[in-house]
Amino acid sequence: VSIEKIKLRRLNMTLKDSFTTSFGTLQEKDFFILEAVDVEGNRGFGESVAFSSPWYSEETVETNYHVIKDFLINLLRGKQIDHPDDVFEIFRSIRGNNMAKAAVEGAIWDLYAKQNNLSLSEALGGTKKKIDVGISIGIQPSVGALLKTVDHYVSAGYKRIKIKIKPGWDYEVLREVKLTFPSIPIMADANSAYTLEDISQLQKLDELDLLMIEQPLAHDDIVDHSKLQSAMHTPICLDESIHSVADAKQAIELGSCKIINIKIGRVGGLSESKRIHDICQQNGIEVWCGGMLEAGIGRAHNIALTTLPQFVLPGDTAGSERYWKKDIITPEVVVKDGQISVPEGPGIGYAIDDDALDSFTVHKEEFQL
Ligand code: OSB
Ligand code: MG
Repeated sequence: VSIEKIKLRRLNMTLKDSFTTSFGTLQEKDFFILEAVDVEGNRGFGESVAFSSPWYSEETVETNYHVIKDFLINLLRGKQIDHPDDVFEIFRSIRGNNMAKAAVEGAIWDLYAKQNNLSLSEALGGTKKKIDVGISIGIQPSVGALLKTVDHYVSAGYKRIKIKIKPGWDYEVLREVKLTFPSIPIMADANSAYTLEDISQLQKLDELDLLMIEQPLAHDDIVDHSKLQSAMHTPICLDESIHSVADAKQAIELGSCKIINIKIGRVGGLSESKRIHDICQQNGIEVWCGGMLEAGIGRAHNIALTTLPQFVLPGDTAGSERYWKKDIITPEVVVKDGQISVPEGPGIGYAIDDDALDSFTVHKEEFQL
């Protein structure tokens, strides 16, 4: 992969609807688009997924900026990159900062695919032509509001509904949703809002036949989740706790989960995502692709990753219109009957809407390699 320069843009986009988790509410998205450019003018794109404050993980928009500009780009200088997998190795000397790494690596994967006239899905070894998607619904002001929101997305065809929960907004709320929509698969995501002291409240969720419960316990825990999984029937899915193949191996060995949510940013890129996918496949762990309220470029990467075979459960990659009045890609991501058709063009397969990109850009920089 020959790269002439890397362009960095900082964007500011406003979500149509604010998104509330057990930590707080998000409405403004501040993030980076990385563009890897070659001498022929091919353009590869990646998106950073860290938030402005470190509530989901320790990374933030500012730490992403610092690490990309002061370390990652310097590491790329003078290196030969035969394949995007090499980028993970080149970045190995930097601890953590997976979202910063993934943003740069993602741009290089897209550029590599375009240089080789492959779709990103093909470059990754993906096979699906359509992917199944669900939707993640934030904590709502009332049960009535939640039921209305669920109804909207069930009618729109989404294949499963994920409901954010926290102590005081869990069993009763999920039960209402289950009674009102008995045939749609339902899951819950706690974003680490519980501890083992809440075990009886969590065990009560077994009555509801949920598809899974995502990250009930601490963001950095693998051991307590294993105790919880052996004390409840509902499959546990890990999100925040899994940053690497090594974490996935430990969780599998300890029986901490039956399902893993793979987020490209959280694990440091597409190469590591693929390795986690492979080890899950070998061990009978189901996977699905999580989301970070991405704009179109990040969503396009998620779509390509989801075409790998062990992504057997619907992911959180909803259509562009769920998040944005106007997205930065064209066409936008469209969900029909709960599915997204995987684009077949080179790289991410969506064109960049340069006018939209410019209109959301608050800062630009360029680095020669
Ligand atoms: O825990 O999966 C999560 C959004 C922001 C941060 C963390 C999470 C989420 C979601 C929504 O659940 C995913 C999306 O729609 O992109
Ligand atoms: Mg989650």
